[in-house]
Amino acid sequence: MSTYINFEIKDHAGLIYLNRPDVLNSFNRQMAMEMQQALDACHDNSAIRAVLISGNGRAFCAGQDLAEAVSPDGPGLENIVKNHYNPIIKKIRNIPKPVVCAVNGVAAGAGANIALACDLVLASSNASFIQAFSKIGLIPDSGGTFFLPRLIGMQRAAALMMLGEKIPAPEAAAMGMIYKVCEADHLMEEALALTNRLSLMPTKGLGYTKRALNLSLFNNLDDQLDVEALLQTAAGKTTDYQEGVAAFLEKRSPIFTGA
Ligand code: T3D
Repeated sequence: MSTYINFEIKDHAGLIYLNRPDVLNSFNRQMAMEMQQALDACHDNSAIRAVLISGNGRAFCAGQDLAEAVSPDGPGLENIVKNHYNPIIKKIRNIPKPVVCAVNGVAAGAGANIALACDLVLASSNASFIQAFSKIGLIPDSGGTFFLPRLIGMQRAAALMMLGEKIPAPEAAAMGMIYKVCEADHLMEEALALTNRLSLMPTKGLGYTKRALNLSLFNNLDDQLDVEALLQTAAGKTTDYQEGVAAFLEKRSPIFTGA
């Protein structure tokens, strides 16, 4: 059977590549299940301290495989959203480690919103983002209606989602949708370097930072200050905190182990 997700562990990084390049890495059921398994492995394996998601071929991901979506033998729309995409988005947000996304080409529909659920999104200078749903009569899923207005504001999110226009990566970066644009030839080099860099940082501290950011999306200031106090206390009990402070006082580079 074909493998639609290439997953490998390199040094301390989990590398996930979407692998249906002939259909621009659009998701069918098998690919969605393989993606969930790869994300579970990244969550569970303590040797993995950062994650990278990218696509093989000229696209990042064209969203749902529309041939499967309309097939009478297919999983059905409700099942696709509930059992394919929703778990993928929750798993990305709940991995207590940084998840980097390298958008190597077009990211459309669920493909765009999977990218936006990641912690740091790099995109090739020739990549683009399309909230393609309105063009086929659907509504944005995969967390798009949650993340996009928070990233770029309600007006711009509404325009992108209702009009379904292609947004070039430089424009996406300028409006705060993504972290950074890289020259196409250097995208993977930069994305791997960023992932490796994160994988050598204090992993538990970064995980707590991610949890605090997740909670900041709902909390008021009082509750968020409580979250910070709780998680800072937890971070202060890590071996990496001891190492970070010791290294500072001894004027040397720290060696973090993720503990
Ligand atoms: O049940 C549900 O649907 C619920 C779930 C919804 C989640 C969603 O993601 S809905 C949104 C689904 N995605 C789209 O609507 C995007 C469809 N694709 C496109 O609009 C265009 O392909 C792109 C703008 C992304 C790229 O255009 P272009 O010109 O660079 O490439 P192309 O020629 O359109 O595509 C190349 C091939 O990939 C082509 O196949 P062929 O002709 O070479 O045999 C095309 O059919 C195939 N392909 C691209 N996207 C999909 C796809 N095949 C199946 N599903 C796709 N989404």
